[in-house]
Amino acid sequence: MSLLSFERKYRIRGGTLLGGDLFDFWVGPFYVGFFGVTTALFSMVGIAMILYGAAIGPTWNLWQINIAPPDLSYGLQLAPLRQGGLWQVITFCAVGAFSSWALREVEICRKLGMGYHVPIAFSTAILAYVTLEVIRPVLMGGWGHAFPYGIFSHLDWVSNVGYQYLHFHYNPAHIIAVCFFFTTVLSLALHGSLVLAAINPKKGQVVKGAEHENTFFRDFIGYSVGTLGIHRLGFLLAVNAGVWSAICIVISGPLWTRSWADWYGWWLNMPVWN
Ligand code: 07D
Ligand code: 07D
Ligand code: U10
Repeated sequence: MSLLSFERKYRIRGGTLLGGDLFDFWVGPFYVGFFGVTTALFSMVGIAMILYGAAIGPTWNLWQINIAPPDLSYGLQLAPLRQGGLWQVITFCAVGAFSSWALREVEICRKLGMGYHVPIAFSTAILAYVTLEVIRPVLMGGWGHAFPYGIFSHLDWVSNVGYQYLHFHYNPAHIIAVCFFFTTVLSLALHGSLVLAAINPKKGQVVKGAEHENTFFRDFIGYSVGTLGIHRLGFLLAVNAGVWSAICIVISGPLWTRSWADWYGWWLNMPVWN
C-alpha cells in the first residue's frame, strides 16, 4: 500500500513505551514498535498451535475444528499437549497477543499526542476474554471451565453454560449487558444516520452541520446530546457492554451456582413483607 500524502507528516520517532528506537519504524502501512513484534510473535505461535491442534484432530472442516481446554480432573495444572495443553499454550499466546495489540495502540496514541480512548475501549474486550478464559476458570478451580477454540464448539459452550444456570436471561448482569449492547447499536444507528442525513443532502442542497443535527433532535425528542456528547455516550455504552458481560459470567459459578431465576428470591424474602 502506498504512503498516503498526509502520513509522512505523522510518521515521526518517539512515544514508544519499550524498545526505544529499536522497532520504531513502519512496514508498509503498519507501525511496528516493540509491541508489534510481540503481537506478531504471539500470533504466529498461537496460530501455529491452532494449526497443529487441527492437524492432530479428526477434521479440517473449518466449522468443526475444536481445541478444548483440559479435563476438569487436571484442575489448574498444566496438561499434556494433546489433553488440553495446546489450549493452554494458545490461551497464553492469545493473552500475550491481545495485550500487545492494546499496548501498540497506546504507543500510536502517544506518537500522535492523542487520548488513550481506543486502547481503553479495546481493553474491555480483553477483560471479557480474560474473565472467560482465565479469571473464572481459576476462581472455579479448573481450566475445564473455559470455552474451547472452535467456531461451533464455542457456541455449544455458551449454550451449555447458559442452561447450567437454567435461565441465563434472568442473570441480572446479563440483562444489563444486553441492554448496553442494544443501546450501543441504537446509538450508532442514530449517529450514523444523522451524520449521513446532514452531510449527504440531495443534489443542489447545501451540506448541513452541527446546528441542523442539534435542531433535529431538539425538535424530535426535546434534547440534543451534542456532537462531542454522542461520541462520549457511544464510548461509555460500548465499554459498559463489555464490562457488564465480564461481570455476568464471573458471577455465574464463583458467586451464584443455582438457577438465575431463583436469584430473585431476595425480593420475596425481604423482611418488609412480614
Ligand atoms: C466483525 C471483527 C472481525 C472479527 C472476526 C472474528 C477468529 C476465530 C478461529 C477457527 C465481531 C475472527 C474469528 C479469528 C477463528 C478458529 C479456531 C467482530 C468483528 C470476524 N468469539 N460468538 C462468532 C470469537 C465468544 C458467540 C463469530 C472470538 C464467547 C455467539 C466468530 C472470541 C461468547 C456467536 C467469533 C469469541 C461467544 C459468536 C463472529 C474470543 C460470548 C455467533 C464474531 C477470542 C462473547 C457468531 C458461529 C464477530 C457466529 C460468533 C469469534 C468468544 C459467543 C467466529 C475470536 C465465548 C453466540 N464468534 N463468543 O463478528 O457466527 O465479532 O458463530 O473471545 O453467533 Mg464468538
Ligand atoms: C469475549 C470477545 C473478545 C475478543 C477479543 C479479540 C482476534 C483477532 C483477527 C479479524 C465480549 C479477539 C481477536 C481473535 C482476530 C482478525 C484479523 C467479547 C469477547 C479480545 N445473550 N450468554 C453474553 C445475549 C443467552 C450466555 C454476552 C443476547 C441465552 C453465556 C452478551 C441474548 C444463553 C455467556 C450476551 C443472549 C446465554 C453469555 C456476550 C439473546 C444461552 C457468556 C458479549 C437476545 C442458552 C457471555 C463475557 C460479550 C459473556 C454472554 C448477549 C442469550 C448464555 C451480553 C443479546 C439465554 C454463558 N450474552 N445467553 O461478552 O458475558 O462479548 O461473556 O437471547 O459467557 Mg448471552
Ligand atoms: C473509525 C472511525 C473513523 C475512521 C475510521 C475508523 C472507527 C472518525 C477516520 C476505523 C473503521 C474502519 C476502517 C471500518 C471497518 C472496521 C471494522 C468493521 C472493525 C473490524 C476490522 C477488521 C475485521 C480488520 C482487521 C484487520 C487487522 C487487525 C489487520 C491485520 C494485520 C496484520 C495481520 C498485521 C498486524 C501488524 C502488526 C502485528 C504490527 C507489526 C507488523 C509487522 C511485524 C509486519 C507484518 C508482519 C506479518 C504480516 C507477520 C506477522 C503475522 C501476524 C501478526 C499474524 C498474521 C495472521 C494471518 C492469518 C495472516 O471512527 O472516523 O475514519 O477509519
